[in-house]
Amino acid sequence: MSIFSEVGPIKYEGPESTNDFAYKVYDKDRVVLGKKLSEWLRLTVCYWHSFAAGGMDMFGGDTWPRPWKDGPNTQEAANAKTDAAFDFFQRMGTPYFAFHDVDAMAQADTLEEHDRALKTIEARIAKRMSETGVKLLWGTANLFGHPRFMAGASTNPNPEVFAYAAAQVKMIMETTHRLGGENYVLWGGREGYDTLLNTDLKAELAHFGRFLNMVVEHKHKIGFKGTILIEPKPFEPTKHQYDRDVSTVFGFLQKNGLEKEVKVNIEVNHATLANLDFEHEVATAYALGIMGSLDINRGDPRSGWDTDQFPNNAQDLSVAFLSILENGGLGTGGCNFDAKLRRQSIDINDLYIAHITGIDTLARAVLSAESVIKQKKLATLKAARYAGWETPFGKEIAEGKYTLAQLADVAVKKGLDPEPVSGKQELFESIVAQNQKV
Ligand code: XLS
Ligand code: NI
Ligand code: NI
Repeated sequence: MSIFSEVGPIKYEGPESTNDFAYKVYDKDRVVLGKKLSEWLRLTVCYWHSFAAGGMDMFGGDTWPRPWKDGPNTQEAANAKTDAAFDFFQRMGTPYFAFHDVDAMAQADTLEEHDRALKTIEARIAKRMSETGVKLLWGTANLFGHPRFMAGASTNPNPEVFAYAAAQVKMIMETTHRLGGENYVLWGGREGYDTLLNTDLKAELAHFGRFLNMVVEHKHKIGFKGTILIEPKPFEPTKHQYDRDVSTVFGFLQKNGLEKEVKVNIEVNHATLANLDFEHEVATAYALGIMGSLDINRGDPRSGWDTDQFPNNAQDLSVAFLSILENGGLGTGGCNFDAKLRRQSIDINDLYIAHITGIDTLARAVLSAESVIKQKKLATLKAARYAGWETPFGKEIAEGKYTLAQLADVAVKKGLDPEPVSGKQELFESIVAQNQKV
């Protein structure tokens, strides 16, 4: 019996329900623009915040009841954690999970032990997956927690750390492959610097590029069909992280010839830390052809770090979901709750409430995006704004028919004097606001 066993399975009860342990909006089979809600969202619960962490912060220790953390991280403790995690997934009805190697496995002190411990827990995870039908959205390596990685993994000044990281990634990528994972994620937690004074930025970027190429080569060698994803973040724990945002990652991929091989895992709170809107990151990824997956959470508007809170305001997410629906969805990606309880949330049921509310919030965002799309008003207004580019003159310019000098000639000859037109921002905003689903 796991500690999560008292509640659930969580069912859809509709907007009138007052049951804290029921979905009010997330009706998984509801069809939205030809696809089920569950297929748009591909909901994922993460191991690290929900089962591996214990609520500690910079000022104090663990507070959450997680019995497998009461003693050393033995194989028995790791087994109990995995059993509890799958019990929770099943009761939530969420179809996917995600994990770092060290989130799930027992303590290992050498790379050989690491390999053994990872394979041992892999076997148990595989068994639980086949019993429950829960699938793996992505696996990843923790290349930031251990002190050996304090100056980075692939960007470490010491090539032995680079090699250690390579071993860890090889092992967990193969585990991810064997477990049928649909993606593999690299979050460069410490791939950055704390001061430029001690940092050879050019060398570090080159090593990072080499590392990523090795990862992609290995993916093809083992026949892993999932998508390799980079998760952008501007800083924290480092002062500067090389993968600061989607555009920066795209430039890095292009420089290393990997823009067709690697996509992005966009996290809400990382976008806002970079002083960008989440919808900006999503729209940019689609525009550049590198949309991969989403880490769902939110920051605190008044604190400057990655607070990873569960989302509860659908309007914050609905513009991003407008892009997602317009672009046909997330492909191999999904919505991973990279979100954690607050430190005082020590009731076991708090984890249910947090996920249920987060899931209903995502469902609301999808339904309001659907309503905006069905109404067609926003798309019509937007198309009208760009209508000039559909005229023969607009098309000729876009297709490269004119040089700068030729176009200058035409502009002068025609006596062009274009009239300013309203951008109608308030009207566009009102369309989104009026289509919110409560
Ligand atoms: C931390 C990151 C991390 C990644 C996985 O800020 O969001 O949780 O998602 O390594
Ligand atoms: Ni994340
Ligand atoms: Ni994060």
